[in-house]
Amino acid sequence: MNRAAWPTLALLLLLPSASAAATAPPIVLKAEPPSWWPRHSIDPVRLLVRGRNLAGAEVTRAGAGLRAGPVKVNPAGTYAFLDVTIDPQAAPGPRTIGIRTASGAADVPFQILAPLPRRGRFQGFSPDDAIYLLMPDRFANGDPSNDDPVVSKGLLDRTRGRFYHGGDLRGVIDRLPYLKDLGVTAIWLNPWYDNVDHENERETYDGQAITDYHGYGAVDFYAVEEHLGDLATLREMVDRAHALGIKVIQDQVANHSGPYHPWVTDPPTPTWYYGTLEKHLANTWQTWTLQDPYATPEMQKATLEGWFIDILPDLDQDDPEVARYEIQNTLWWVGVSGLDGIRQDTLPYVHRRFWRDWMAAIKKEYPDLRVVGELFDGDPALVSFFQGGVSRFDGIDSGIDTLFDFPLYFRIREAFAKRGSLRDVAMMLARDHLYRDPAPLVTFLGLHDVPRFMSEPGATVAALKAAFTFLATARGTPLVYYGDEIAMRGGGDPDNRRDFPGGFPGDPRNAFDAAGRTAEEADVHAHVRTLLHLRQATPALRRGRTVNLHVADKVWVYARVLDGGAALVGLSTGDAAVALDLPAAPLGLADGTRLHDRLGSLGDATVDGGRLHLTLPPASSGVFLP
Ligand SMILES: [Ca+2]
Ligand SMILES: [Ca+2]
Ligand SMILES: [Ca+2]
Repeated sequence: MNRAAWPTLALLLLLPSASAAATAPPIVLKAEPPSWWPRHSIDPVRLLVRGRNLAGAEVTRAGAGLRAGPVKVNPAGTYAFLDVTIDPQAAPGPRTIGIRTASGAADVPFQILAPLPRRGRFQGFSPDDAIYLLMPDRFANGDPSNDDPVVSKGLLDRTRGRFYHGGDLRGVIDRLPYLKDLGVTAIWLNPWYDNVDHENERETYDGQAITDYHGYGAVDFYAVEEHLGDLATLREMVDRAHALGIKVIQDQVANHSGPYHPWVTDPPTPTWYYGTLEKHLANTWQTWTLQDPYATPEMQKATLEGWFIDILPDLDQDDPEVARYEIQNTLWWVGVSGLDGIRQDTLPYVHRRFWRDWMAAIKKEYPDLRVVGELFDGDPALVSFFQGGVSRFDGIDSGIDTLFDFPLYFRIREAFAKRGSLRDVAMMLARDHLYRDPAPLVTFLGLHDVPRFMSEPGATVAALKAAFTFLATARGTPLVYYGDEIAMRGGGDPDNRRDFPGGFPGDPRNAFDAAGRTAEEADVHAHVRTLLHLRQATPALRRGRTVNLHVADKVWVYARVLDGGAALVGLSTGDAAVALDLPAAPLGLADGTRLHDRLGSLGDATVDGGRLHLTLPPASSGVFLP
């Protein structure tokens, strides 16, 4: 065969398959969302149908109470956008939307859902709550049958930090009574989206591929990861949490998909992502430019549109189809599960105009729902810029309810774990005027992206307990990272995500039970439990005005004052006992008042001659109430 014959032959070989594609019947693989509600604030809902040979598709029927169309198909014929209007009186149940092309017909499955009763659902969260963050794969394994699922075999290995360990939603359900007893009123789970079913070879460490056990690499935004359970188990978890007075916060990721999402090689629109797998910007983390009145869009571009760690495909919310998809996706999870709040990942890397629209859509349907955004930065000027409720120089009110208090977190670590200055913590609170409302900021000693408190050089159990006393009595919405309540150790990611002892079959001991705790674990657990229940029982600790009475390097005394009542807090991180003589007038305390330490270890604080007297032993903390 001579070379000149090749092009002709290639053309001939291509022709039959090309014409076969044109005449092949349409195939429907998936429809998102798979279900929706009558009388919803989003009506019509726009379905994204993934399939093949969809070019020229038209709707032929839509089922009782549904109207569907028009249809818009991408050039590859692999995605169809389809508006679906649900009659307000439509009965719940499955429907079939028929589509037809010149070459055949196919069915799009869809379901009309009855809205969940609102009472006890969609509740939001506030400083009245204590949030517990858990990584579902690492907390408790309640269902060994999903440890090594058929569709994703070989990703389970408890000896490897970046493989699945077997924890799941059933494990969370089983441990809800433990959390209730601890004083937790809300749980935040790292993402439960379906992640890729094989090793992630795009992200490697020391040449080793990882798994996406952490949940941040979604390949299906409408499914629960099979290692964790399924939608029915998720709904059961939310209902059972609610029955115990525990709210549920979902971890959502709007900035990016996982590297293996089908969209990466077959996007529904040409602008589904910023750039392509072959050609895109890398995120340069220049978050400061986002609040810089003098920055050009060019300066901000890589931060907003670059791919996270150059790996995670950055969704283009300027494409109205992407924005609409993400807004519907958020409302779908809330509506199908009845959850109460959302933690939004990587907040600053998405254009603020999207957050404005996203938040407006959430509040329209679920006015009480609350959102906390992640902005991993120590500068309160930057973090506060993203809190909603006020338009900034860019003319945008993000609408975001609250943020994680990373600025305070860094100071807490320095002051308590590394034995730095308590004054630095107080000085960070002095910047609260930067926030539209500092009260609901989510405060924490640690979370899944930073080394554990107890693994900081110099950290002690006494320091951890004092830090918890601060967390549970300061302004904000306190967050406990799973295992910190038993002083778990762990360095950087993934060592900070060790398995909770006793959560997994075969564990030598069970720290969920008092009998299984070491003396140190029992000590810290009892302290945290006392604090969280005390906070629950004492409105001033949740909602009181903060009054600083004495701030020094190693000693800090403040009160939370509400309706004339005061809760007095004393913190000491020094090596010597300190006797304090402070003005009682700011708290309105009368002579003869005697306040008792509700943590149970310190002597009373007393008032006479208009002065407040208390003594703080070395490395101690107390919460004093009448
Ligand atoms: Ca399991
Ligand atoms: Ca999966
Ligand atoms: Ca982005």
